[in-house]
Amino acid sequence: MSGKSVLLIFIQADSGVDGTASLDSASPKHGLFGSLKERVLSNVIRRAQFAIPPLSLMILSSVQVTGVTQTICDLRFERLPLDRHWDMAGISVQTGAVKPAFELARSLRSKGIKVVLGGPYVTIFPERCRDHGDALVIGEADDIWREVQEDLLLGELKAEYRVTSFPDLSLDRVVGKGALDIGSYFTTNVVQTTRGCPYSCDFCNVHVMNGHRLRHRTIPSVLREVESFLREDKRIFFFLDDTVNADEHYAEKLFRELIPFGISWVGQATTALGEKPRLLDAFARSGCGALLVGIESLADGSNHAHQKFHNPAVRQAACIRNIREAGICVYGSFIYGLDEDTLDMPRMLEEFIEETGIDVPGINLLRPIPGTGVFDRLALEGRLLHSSDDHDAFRFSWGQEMLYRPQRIALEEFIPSYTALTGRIFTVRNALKRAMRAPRLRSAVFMFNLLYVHMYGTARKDLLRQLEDFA
Ligand code: B12
Ligand code: SF4
Repeated sequence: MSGKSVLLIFIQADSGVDGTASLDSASPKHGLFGSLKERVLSNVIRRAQFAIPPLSLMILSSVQVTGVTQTICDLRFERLPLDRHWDMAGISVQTGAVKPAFELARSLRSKGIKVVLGGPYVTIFPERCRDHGDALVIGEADDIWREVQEDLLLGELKAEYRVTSFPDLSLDRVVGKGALDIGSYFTTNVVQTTRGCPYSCDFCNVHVMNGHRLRHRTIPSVLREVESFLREDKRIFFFLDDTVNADEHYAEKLFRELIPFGISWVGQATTALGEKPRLLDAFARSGCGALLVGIESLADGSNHAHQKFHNPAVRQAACIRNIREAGICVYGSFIYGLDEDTLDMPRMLEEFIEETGIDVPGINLLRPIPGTGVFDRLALEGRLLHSSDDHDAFRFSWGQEMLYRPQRIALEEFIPSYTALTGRIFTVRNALKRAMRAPRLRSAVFMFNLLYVHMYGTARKDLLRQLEDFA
């Protein structure tokens, strides 16, 4: 058996956090200077804010089979290394970037390279992927990836590898960075301690892909990983768990044990943390600098309409204040346009952001992602603006286009109301104000807010163009 080389590829999406480019950037009226400026800014945004490696591909490349070498190519930051020979390419397919993934698969296959497709889209829509790869991996590939590599060595790749039960995270699996270009990133310290989500928000598909039961890694295994990651990269850690405080007992124990490591870290949590002083203390003392919290709507009725029942609105403000008082910055993620939202929501949002001192607000539009509950419901209700069969139309973007009709606000009123809101929230003056009052990481808070001035500005232009099209 001769050795095989495998290239693991992460795709760059056209927009979203991969660099907000105008959805209209192909248009000639954009001009050469405009396009150049956009490209430069897009690059800055990608590198400054979201330059972390794909953990999925780090995990796969750490499953080592004798005779197979694996390399990661992250197309957000690197070019495809086609000057080398590859026996097989594994592409991670995300729902909003299916088109570039399939185009790449076609091109690689035409060069004689076997293509394996995996990732969220393949797991949820395997039938739509079947013709685009030599093999599909359906589900979390932590364990089955060994079998795929062994079959490659034998020249017996199967058309489908289906994971029938979720991998047991309590088994020790070492994640290494050997297949990564460490210098491409803002940090490479990405760690996941749990998988799965007990909640069922209908705009999300984490619970569809990873199940409702929270699966934990063991604390010693996480500590060993942090220790080994620190040897290669001393920079900040990202805990990628969707809710890093989902199991409060586990989280408190883990982060207390992390205190002696002296790291700084960021993650995603629910605001319920603000009501748990001991847990908050463990977070702050273990080096937590900032948390992203999903607030969505300030109207409970809206959150309930989207199956989000945790975090009642009335407790949010006090929780956020407590988190910030513990010295942790808060990125508050909102969605304007949920089912019970009215035109009063912008005023409520602005007051809330002021009252709580949220350091970085994210004012999102609801993006119905194929494979989520809300997508199916809006399709049934006839509220999607594109055919539900056309998944490419539901691409990733950054508040740049409406993909559905809000329930209680006409589109013609909603778009001006949203653009006026982001125009007021994201100004250079507000960026400075938020940086000055941030409990820590002031320059990062300033930079985030400043880049948002640009990103939401681009988004407003796209949205207003869409509004003209409706008219
Ligand atoms: C960290 C993160 C990011 C980071 C890093 C990107 C990344 N995907 O690694 C950043 C900030 C850049 C980011 C960006 C975006 N993200 Co994001 N992100 C996450 C988050 C929180 C963790 C991802 C992760 O590392 N998971 C852990 C790994 C182990 O799981 P995994 O990626 O699913 O991989 C497993 C399997 O899918 C499979 N697999 C994956 N790839 C491959 C490839 C092959 C060949 C094989 C065989 C198997 C395989 O095996 C892996 C191991 O079990 C997830 C939520 C989540 N829980 O996954 C959202 C999530 C992936 N993001 C999401 C979204 C919407 C976005 C953005 C569009 C946001 C925006 N508006 O711009 C962009 C898209 C960027 C892009 N190019 O795809 C959605 C995707 C929905 C979907 N169905 O595709 C998710 C699921 C969040 C959600 N609530 O819905 N994100
Ligand atoms: S949005 Fe967060 S809390 Fe809601 S289902 Fe998704 S991962 Fe769970």
